[in-house]
Amino acid sequence: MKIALMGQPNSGKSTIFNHVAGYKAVTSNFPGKTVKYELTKFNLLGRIVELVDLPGTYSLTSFDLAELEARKYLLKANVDVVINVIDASLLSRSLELTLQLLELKLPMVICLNMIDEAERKGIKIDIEKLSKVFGAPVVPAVAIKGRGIKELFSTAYEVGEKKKIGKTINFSKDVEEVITQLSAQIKKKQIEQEFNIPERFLALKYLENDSYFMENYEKKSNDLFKKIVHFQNILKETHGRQSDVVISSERHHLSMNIYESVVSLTKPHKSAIDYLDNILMHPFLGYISLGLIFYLFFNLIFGAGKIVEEPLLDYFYRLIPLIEKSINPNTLSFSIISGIIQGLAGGIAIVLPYLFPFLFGLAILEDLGYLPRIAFLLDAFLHKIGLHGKAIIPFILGYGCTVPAIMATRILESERDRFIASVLATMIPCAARMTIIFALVAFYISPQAALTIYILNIIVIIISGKILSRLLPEITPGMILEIPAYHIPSIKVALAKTWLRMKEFIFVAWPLLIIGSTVLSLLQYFKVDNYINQFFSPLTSFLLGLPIVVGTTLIFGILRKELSMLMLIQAIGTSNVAAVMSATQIMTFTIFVIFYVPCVATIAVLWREIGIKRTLFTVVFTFVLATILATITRFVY
Ligand SMILES: Nc1nc2c(ncn2[C@@H]2O[C@H](COP(=O)(O)OP(=O)(O)O)[C@@H](O)[C@H]2O)c(=O)[nH]1
Ligand SMILES: [Mg+2]
Repeated sequence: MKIALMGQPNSGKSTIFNHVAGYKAVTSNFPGKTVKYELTKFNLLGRIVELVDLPGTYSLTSFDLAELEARKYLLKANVDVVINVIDASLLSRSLELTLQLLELKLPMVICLNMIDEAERKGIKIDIEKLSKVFGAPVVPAVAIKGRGIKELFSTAYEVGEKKKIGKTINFSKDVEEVITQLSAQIKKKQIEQEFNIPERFLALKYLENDSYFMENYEKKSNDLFKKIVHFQNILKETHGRQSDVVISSERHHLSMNIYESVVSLTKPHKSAIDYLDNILMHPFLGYISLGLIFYLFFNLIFGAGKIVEEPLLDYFYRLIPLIEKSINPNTLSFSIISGIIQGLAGGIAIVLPYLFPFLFGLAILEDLGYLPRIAFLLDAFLHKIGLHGKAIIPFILGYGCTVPAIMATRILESERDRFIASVLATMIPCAARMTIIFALVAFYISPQAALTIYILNIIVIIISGKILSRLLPEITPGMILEIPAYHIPSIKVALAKTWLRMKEFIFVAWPLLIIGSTVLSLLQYFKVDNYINQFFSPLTSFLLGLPIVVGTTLIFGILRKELSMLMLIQAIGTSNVAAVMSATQIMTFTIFVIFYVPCVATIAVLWREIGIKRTLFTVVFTFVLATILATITRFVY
């Protein structure tokens, strides 16, 4: 099915188009012309639909090149449904085009967009009545907020299926008579020659002296041409104006009448929330607010987390010497016990101070209605990397912990989107990786270098997203986001959501963490680290130029990302990393650790969510990526 968006400039066509346009939206020129239009394919109710965003058009009778091309497209391209997008706050002017589109007798839906703007101006429109007048469905919408877009497309689909055609509205009696008589003179041959348009439409174009349709006749002066001139003259005589002016003022008159019959004017109103929302959703200020809100959000969480984390970890690490007193530290049982304690400590030190406030804050933002707005703001951007705007939610969660992030990909409808979002989410630096970035790069090099890593990370994720979506082409589901109204968050609901997400961490990731730490202790106990270092030396020492001892730390990093750092300190035998490693080595090491193979807990969740094959792919993909990036870092930084 092919759907075309038609409407005046700035009525919101492109905004509607962008809601469903995937990363494969293509901009083309009309054949041989400089005028552009956009085309995309998307999945609507299980069927592939083509959507065309035509250039803004005031009229179907025009000398403007863009408008002519838009009209030609409608006539020629086998469009199944036309969506006439109207700016509801400028209704009377817009209806003239609607009347002309109805003359084409194509299945049509009217989208009464910018209802918010109309309300603000105090314009109330009787939608049912308008729909009755035109015999075509009218769907109210606020395109910038996604409101009504879903309904618009499902209605368009239905109209296209049923080939439902609206009413043509008659002009004044005498004009209508002339139109009817001229229509009767038009032969079938003519119509076929002119792309199968209705006789009445063609008759109107003749009366309007439309140069495109008249071109043939002016030269030939044939029979029909004489008749056209004859009828043009009738109108001219009875109305005292050129026939094209007669037709256009008829239309103007009709649309004014319709406008007056469906509109009632009330007091304009504007609320403070609307005002705030306009800033938060503004195409420029919206991103600035987003940045500020998240800057505050992270600072608050990590500021608070730090206060709690240090005494907590302190407490746990004081436990180990206590045990040392009762159990000989060189025994197997001591290794096991200290491994378990480290695992418990790691979990508590991540969960309590960071994950809990992070998830709770996020639940509050979600309940408030801000999270869907972020998805909305970034929707167009995420479409460009082949994902849906909703994918931003797992990505944001990913900055806390990859495990709940991957679980959150369930909100995406298509399996392909879930897969791509999961792979990308594993690359987002979680709280554990953040510790590495801060403790190594920010501490030993500079905070700017740490920031660079974050920016590089985002760029790599974007490029990887693009690559993955090219590898797995699929027509994105026409899933449209709709912005809910703001509402006061409930602490109870937020706590329940937080618990639900934390449960996933506590019962999936944490046990693995404890097992991981224990295995790590055992490896040390049995002194197998040397073999591991030797085994990894081609990668660590030859390719990346790192000290050979980092081999084991990378293995431990798979168990738990921040272990890479803790083990690094242990492996190089000093807590002053800068004494042993150069800035380049620190950077190379960090980049590698950030990107390579996700941690065991993540792998376990991935396995459950996307299956073993795709999990293996993710592991290999991130490993190769990390190797390439770290090698580049070694030589460039
Ligand atoms: N207030 C309001 N603004 C809208 C709405 N839909 C689109 N806009 C804005 O109107 C402007 C024109 O929209 P655009 O989609 O480019 O119109 P086009 O020229 O028809 O493609 C943009 O700034 C949009 O953000 C809406 O429903 N309400
Ligand atoms: Mg546009």
